[in-house]
Amino acid sequence: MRKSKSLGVIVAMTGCLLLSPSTGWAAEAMDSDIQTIIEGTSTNWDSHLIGKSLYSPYAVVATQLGAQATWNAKKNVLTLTKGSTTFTLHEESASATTTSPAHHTLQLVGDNVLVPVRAVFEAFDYKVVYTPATRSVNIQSASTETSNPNPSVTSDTYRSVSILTDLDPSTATGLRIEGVIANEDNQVFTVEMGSKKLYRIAADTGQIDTLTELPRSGTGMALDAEGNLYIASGGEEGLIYRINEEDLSSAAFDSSKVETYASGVPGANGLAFDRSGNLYVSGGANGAIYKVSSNGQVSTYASGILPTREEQKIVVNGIAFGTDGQLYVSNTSSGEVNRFAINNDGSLGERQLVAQSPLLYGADGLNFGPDGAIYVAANERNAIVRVSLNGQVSDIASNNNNGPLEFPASLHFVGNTLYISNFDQPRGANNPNDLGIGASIATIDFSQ
Ligand SMILES: [Ca+2]
Ligand SMILES: [Ca+2]
Ligand SMILES: [Ca+2]
Repeated sequence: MRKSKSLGVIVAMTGCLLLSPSTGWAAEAMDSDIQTIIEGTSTNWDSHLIGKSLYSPYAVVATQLGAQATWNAKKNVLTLTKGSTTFTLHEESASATTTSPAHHTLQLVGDNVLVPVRAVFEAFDYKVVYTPATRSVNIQSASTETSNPNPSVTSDTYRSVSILTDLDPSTATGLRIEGVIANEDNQVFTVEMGSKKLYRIAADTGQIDTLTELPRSGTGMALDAEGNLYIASGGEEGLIYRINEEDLSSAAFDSSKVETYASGVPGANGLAFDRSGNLYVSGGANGAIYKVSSNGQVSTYASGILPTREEQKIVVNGIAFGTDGQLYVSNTSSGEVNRFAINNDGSLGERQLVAQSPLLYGADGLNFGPDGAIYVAANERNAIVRVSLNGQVSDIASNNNNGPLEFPASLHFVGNTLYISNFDQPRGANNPNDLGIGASIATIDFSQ
């Protein structure tokens, strides 16, 4: 897999390049298993970790950028030029007390000229995000073009994340929320898993009201055509709760108003209604997908979706119907989005892979955006990921463990507003989770 180290291009440019065979720092250059992902596509770049920075051969970096590389052999200076941007890299001076900033240094290792990946791409206006959980560096240009059915919504650009409300302003850890859903009445709902409290949050002010306490904890949510709320409660004896639409706007009520709509749905996690009022339920780690017909009858279908990572066994999680009538399902373990046509009897048709990417590790909640693309909460990467229907995958928001995304678990669009639940589980990029705001509802504005 490794590319042979070659000086061919540099020699061609300079004709007389001589490199010192050994330099003081070379022994510290470690071959790295960190993967570089460009625009959602994995590379097999030769990577070295030097200090805390990832370096790769200048030639592959320049080729990817479409930049012209010029080497000054006398001074050991590399200049990368593209359009009006020029980035100059110097060899690190032998003494540790170099005056040039470390990120502008190149490294000579054997016959190779290595450049710092982050510094170079950022100099050319790329977004560079390192995800420790998956040991991957994700690089996105700010101007990736994809087909977009709604030109008023620009896609594939990084978007800023806001916090609508902090579920517990007094602490940054401790609470956990998995599901989120919002309706046209400016109401946002989520369940705190420890207390089992169902919260109603005002979409305009962020004010939080406790609506009721569920008999058991809840995760994924859906609204039917009349605006009644359904909540998945997993475990071995999976249940679906139902709360009447008129109660959603009322004062707090006791759990006697929480109806058990269906049982026998082990691992129930995500919920999605089809056009006929059948409720489809993802079964988490057991891999089954259930259909609850409008009269409450449960059918169980094997999805055939399997885990690929031992540490993460959830294979059917986020679930949503596309405008094509097919059921889209996220695989948290393998980082996939799959879709199923639905047979006339409501059973699952043939499975089709939409996309697989390390960017989708931790794929949890999934929904369709105003541009027609699929948006996925990649929980363990602290990322919101866009998946086009033709399988292009890109981050639209991601961060390290100090927020504003903190193990985002579910997401739901109302118009151009995306609501996101910050579960704040201490795992992946959100480990440790004691930084940030903690369990909270985040939003992204897609209106421009
Ligand atoms: Ca908090
Ligand atoms: Ca979920
Ligand atoms: Ca946190």
